[in-house]
Order: sequence, then structure tokens, then C-alpha cells
Amino acid sequence: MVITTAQFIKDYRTEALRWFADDLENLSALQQYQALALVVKGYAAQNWAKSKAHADATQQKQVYYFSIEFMPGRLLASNLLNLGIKDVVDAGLAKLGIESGPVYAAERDPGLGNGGLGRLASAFLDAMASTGMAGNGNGIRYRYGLFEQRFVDGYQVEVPDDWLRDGYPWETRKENRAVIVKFGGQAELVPDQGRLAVVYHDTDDVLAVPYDTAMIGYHTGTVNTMRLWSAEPTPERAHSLAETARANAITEFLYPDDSDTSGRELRLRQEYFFVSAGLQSIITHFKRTHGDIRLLPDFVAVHINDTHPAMAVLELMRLLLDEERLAWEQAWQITVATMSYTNHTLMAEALETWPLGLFQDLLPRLAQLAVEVDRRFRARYTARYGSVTVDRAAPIQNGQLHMANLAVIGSHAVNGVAKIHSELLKTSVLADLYQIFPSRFSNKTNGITPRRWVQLGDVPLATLLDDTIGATWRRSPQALLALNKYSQDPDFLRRLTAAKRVNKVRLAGIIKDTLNLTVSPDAMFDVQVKRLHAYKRQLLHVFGILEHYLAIKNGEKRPPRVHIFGAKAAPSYRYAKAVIRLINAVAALVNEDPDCQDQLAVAFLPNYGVSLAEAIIPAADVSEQISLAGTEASGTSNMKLMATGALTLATLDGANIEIRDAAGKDAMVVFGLTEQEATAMRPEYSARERYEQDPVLHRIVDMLTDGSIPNIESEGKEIRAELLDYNDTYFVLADFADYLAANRRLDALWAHPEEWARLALANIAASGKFSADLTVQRYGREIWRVLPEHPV
Ligand code: 26Q
Repeated sequence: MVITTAQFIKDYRTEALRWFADDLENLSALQQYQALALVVKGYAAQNWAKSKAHADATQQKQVYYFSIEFMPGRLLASNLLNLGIKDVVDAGLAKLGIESGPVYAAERDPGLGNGGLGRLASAFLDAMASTGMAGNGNGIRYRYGLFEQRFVDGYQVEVPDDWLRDGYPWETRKENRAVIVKFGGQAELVPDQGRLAVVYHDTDDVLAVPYDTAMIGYHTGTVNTMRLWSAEPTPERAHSLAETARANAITEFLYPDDSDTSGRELRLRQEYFFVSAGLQSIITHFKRTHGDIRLLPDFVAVHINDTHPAMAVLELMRLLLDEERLAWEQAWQITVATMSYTNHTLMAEALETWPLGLFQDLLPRLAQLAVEVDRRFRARYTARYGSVTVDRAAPIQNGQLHMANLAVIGSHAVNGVAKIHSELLKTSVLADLYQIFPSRFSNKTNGITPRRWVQLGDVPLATLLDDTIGATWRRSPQALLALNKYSQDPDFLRRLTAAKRVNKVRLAGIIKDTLNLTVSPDAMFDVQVKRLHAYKRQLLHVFGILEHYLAIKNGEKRPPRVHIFGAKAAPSYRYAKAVIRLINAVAALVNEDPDCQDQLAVAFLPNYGVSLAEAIIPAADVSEQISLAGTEASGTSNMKLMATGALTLATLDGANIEIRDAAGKDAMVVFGLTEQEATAMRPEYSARERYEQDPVLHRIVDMLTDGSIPNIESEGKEIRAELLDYNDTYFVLADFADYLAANRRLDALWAHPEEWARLALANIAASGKFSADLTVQRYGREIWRVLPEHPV
């Protein structure tokens, strides 16, 4: 959009006066932010309305991305960037004498997700708007997001995330679009004109109120919608306090990622709540614009992000059968043609199941439909595939509803999130369904939005890129390949190193402010940022640090390193919390040891999330992607870190493999067992043998319990037991020696800054491939059957 600085200043003053009855200069940074957000929202409003009208008028096919998690990050800077007015606004703020930093920082980052899956959902919304696809988010407006993490004596302490305390200026409450969602009661089938109709008795009704937030495309004019639903008591009568509390409870908080929730009724309520509300509103809108419900798959695609919304299959069937009065066969064909599903995990124990009994109590009509889907599935495929395969692929087994099976059966497409993951799905957790529906399966490797991570997060690099190859990459990240021409240009390589250093100085400031730890920006910044999980092997990283520590104590000198961690653990995940305590204890040990001064430091920054990632990622020299091969579905921090020029220290897992293929073998430091090797080794593996045979490893494992690391008595024991008594589920000891060797290769490279910069360049140049813009276009072409109006 086009706007002058003068016009912006006028608009901003007006808004400030309107909301706070005061001059801008007298407002707090928070109020200045709030007024500014409203100005920006106003600027986008016309295009938002226009986009909706345009999609309806041209009968554009709409994609609805159903996800129980979204992590959009702060929106002010990204909205300004995408509207093309960031420079104008920054200039306006400067003219007004307002420091922009505190204004941007006053925005709260909505943590309505756990990690990769939630962030991916938001990256896709941004990418769909930025490629001109009509793609909308459908999710839950949690009153409290994922807990805020603090450290007390090295322990993780969880504090409620009251993110709505000051209001959220980007959202719009659409009270006129509210719908009713019914829980419990009985679903009675009664004869009605020669067929059965459903009559509900004694249901518990809840009002679902949508809050819409504009998803503004990058220089496209397309503005899509993220619709988050909030639960309220129904308005038609007075409710007791208890009833009101029960209704509100549905959208009160986000469940942390622990696979332990099966049987938790509230989680099931959450899932049905946003699925039912979303589908009802889609169908209402569809009928207004298209009329004939049988055309639904021509104009609507519903995507299921992991199994959390998989009951959409049953709910759409319910709406088509009971409300639209279609016959089963036709309703089923429409449902399958409309739905598609992404799987995000290979771990069998993480696959979602619900006791059918709970389903019957809470969603009696959906339970009936699940039983019928199961019956028809078995009847149709048993003769051809045999009862063993069909039993394992069926939606209902031993009184449990298997949501992944339901999702595959009720969708026309299912995909994994990296090549290796999509391949392994076919041979492991979804093998039986793959036999029956091979053509439904495909791979769609994840992506990230370079706008947030490079354009906004890494201004020094972005500026250097503009100066070197022009600004085309900002619209078409594949243009970054042109950078390869500069790999022998010493001046460019020096400038690349200098740009990285600016980010490192900034992060060193944040480390000083939060941890009171002084680190040198000239040390190697070695970063691991992701949820804390045993399979991600933060423990292996810690063992590498301890080995360096012992080497220093032995008088050995290596390139100085600062290890930077960010990781939340699910509150009930004991082992993960023990590792957090360990990292903090090792940090205390190392950071306070004078021998380690300027050699080795550990900074565990609390409360990792989108905003902290924006500060850490551009400052990384090394990206630790060290999951046991075959366990990490894709990973996305690996992509963000490569895009800002970190070298990846990696196992051949998830998208690491594709990153190596794109950047070149030499541009990544690979170590460890392959998935095949790990699988082959498992039957004969003895962790204790490794421990007995490797003196360094022996020493480090002993450090967990011999008092060398102060204050980790019980945590040290627990971790040692996992390694030696439970035989090291994720092969930390098996990969240890090779991990050290890989680290020595990194040390050797660090001694040659120009060579290091050349490898950083290779990563940046190849990173365009992982733009989410390209990913959603592949989904559009191959799954949703929608075309982008602004392809990249
Ligand atoms: C399950 C049950 C009860 C409550 C919560 C959950 C739950 C919540 C979130 C289970 C899983 C999640 C999130 C999973 C996730 O983020 N997976 C990651 O998805 C990324 C995007 O595809 C991948 O890059 C990562 O490899 C994958 O781990």
C-alpha cells in the first residue's frame, strides 16, 4: 500500500487520541504499540474485506487449515513488512521522537502452540496469503497459552501465560458469526419420511464465538483470516456459575505436548469444539456463495494438521447426513474429497487414540458414525487385504478410536513432513493403510517463512544480500542461489562474517541481561533450540560440553565456544525436566570455573518461543540437529538456522537430509548412525558395554552421580538410569564418539574463517528451497487443488 510519513503520523495521532484521549508522547510504550497496531489494522482492513469479496465473487476455492495450535509470533513488524510500509512507519516514529524498539517489544507473542507443529501452521497461513491463495486458519483462542518458563535454582517453573491481559489488538470478535456446539446427551434416531433423522436430547450446548485475525500477504494485497474460537455459555437463558465455568473451561488453556492425555475429557471437548464450529461456519458460508452442497470439494479443502482435528471426518459426515440429508455414500465421497491430513510423528506411542466409551458419552452421534465408518471399512476391505491388515488399519480397535487411521480413511491425501519421514510412514506406523490406499500417500517437506527469519530477524544479512544480489530474493527466495557466485569473493565473505557478528553482539547483550553472563561474540555460538525431548538428544549436546570441559581441565586448548540452549519441557515430563536441571547445573559449573573463562560458556535462555527465536537464530554459527536418525519427523529450526548462515551439525534425520542435499555435502557436518543402522543395531545394543569400553564416556556418565556437577543428585541418577538400566533408548552413548569427532571437524573449520564463511554462504544460498511459500504451493497443486494468484 502507499502511504506517506506525514499521513501516517496524522493517522497515528488520531488513533492515539481516540483510544487514550491523550497525546502520543504521553503514552506508555504498550499504549503506543496498541494505538499503532490499530492504525495498521485499519490500513489492512480494506484489503481484508476486498480479499473476502474477491474470493466469493470469483468462486475461488478456499483452503481451511484446521490446527489445534497456532504460533503467529508478534505481528506488528511482520504486518508492516508485508504491507510494504515498515520504512515509512519507522521513519514516522523517528520523526515523532518515539524509540521504535520498546514499541515493537511491547507486543505479546501469542504462544498458542507447543512447537514445530504450531509454528508450521502459522508459517503456512503467512505463506498462503503471500502467494495469493485463499487459505484460512481454524483453531482455538486459548485464554492461556503455553506456560511461561522460568528457572528457579535451575529447575523449570511454569507460570501461566496471561497473554490477553492487555487485550489483543489484531483480533476482531465476530459475535454475528457465533455458532452452537453440542456436547453429551443422547442422539436418538427417529423415522422421518422414509429414513432416519436425528433428535438430540439433554445436550450441553456451548456458544462458539470466532475471533478473526488478518493474515496479511507479502506485497500481494491478499489478506486471509485466522479464525480462533472462544467458548462461552449460550445466551438464551441464565446459567449457573458452574455452567458458565464449564463452558469457559473448554478454551481456557492449551495442553502441553505430553502423549499422556488419552482419556482427558477436556482435550476431547477442545478438539470437537473447534472442529464443529469451524465446519459449521464453513458450510454456512459455502451455501451462501455456492448453494449446492454436493459441490463442496470443488470449492472447499479442509486440512487436518496432525490428528487433533481428525474428528472433522466424522463431524462433516454428521453435517452432510443429518443437516443436509444426503445419503451415506454421497456424504462419504464428499468428505473424502474434501479432507486431507498431515502426520507429524513416527512414534507409535504418540499416535492419538480415544476410548470409544468416552466418545459415546461426550459425542454420541459421532460415536455412532465412527462405528459405522469402521463397519463399512472392514466390510469393504477384509476380503481383499485379509483380516490381519484390516484389523490393524481399522478406526476402532479394542474399544479405542485410532485417530490417525480415521484420518487416513476419511481423507483423499495423507503426507509426512520430510522425505525420510514420509517413507518411514509407509513402512511403520501407517504401513497397513499404505497397503490399502497407496496413492493417497505423498511427501510435503516442511518450510519456514524467510520473511520473519531473515528479512525481519536478520537485518544485517538482509541488507548485505540486497547490496550483493539485489532484492529479488525477498519475493523469490530461490533467487538466493545467485549468492553462490560470491563464494570466492573475500570481500563478500568478510562482510558476511561481520553481519553475523552484529547479531552475536546483540544476543550477547540479551544473555548478559537475562543470565548476567558475559560471553564473547568472537566465540563460536553453538545453538540448540527446540522442545526438550529425549529423542532430540539435548543430552548428547551436554555430553559434548562436558568432554570439552574435561579437555580444558587437562590443559587442552580449543576454539572458544558458547553453547546456547532454548527448550521448554512438558510439565509432566520428568526426564526432560531432569535434563533441564542438568543443563543449568553444567552451565553453573562451567561459567563459574576460571579455567573456562573465554573458552567455554553455557547459556540456557528461559522461555524459548517465536520471539526469543528471532534473537537467537540469526546469531548462531552452529545449528545442532542431533536427533537419533528416524525419530525427528522433519524439524524446522534446522531450516531457520541454515537460512541465517549457521553450519548444521547433524544426524541424517528429518529434513537434515534434504538440507544437506541442497547445500552440498561439505556444507554440513554429519555424524552418527543412520536410521537403518540404528534399527539394525537395536536388538544387540548394550549401552553398558559402550560405557565400560570408552573411558571418556565412562568418566562423563559418572559425573552425573559422583558430585562433580553440584546439585543434580536425583536428576543425575535418573538420567544415568535411563542410559544404563533402560539401555539408552535414543542411542546417546552409541553416537557419542562420532559426535565428538564431528565437533573436532567444526573446530578445525573455525580456524579458517574464510572457509567457514564460504560454507555459511552455501547454506544461505540453498535455503530458498525451504521457503513455506513453495511448500504451500506444492500442497495447493497436489493436495488442495488450488492455484496461487501470486506464485513464487
Ligand atoms: C498430544 C496429546 C495431548 C496434548 C498435546 C499433544 C500434542 C501437542 C503438540 C502432541 C504433539 C504436538 C506437537 C508436535 C510437533 O510439534 N511435532 C513436530 O512437528 C514439526 C512440524 O511438522 C516437525 O518439524 C517436528 O519434527 C515434529 O516433532
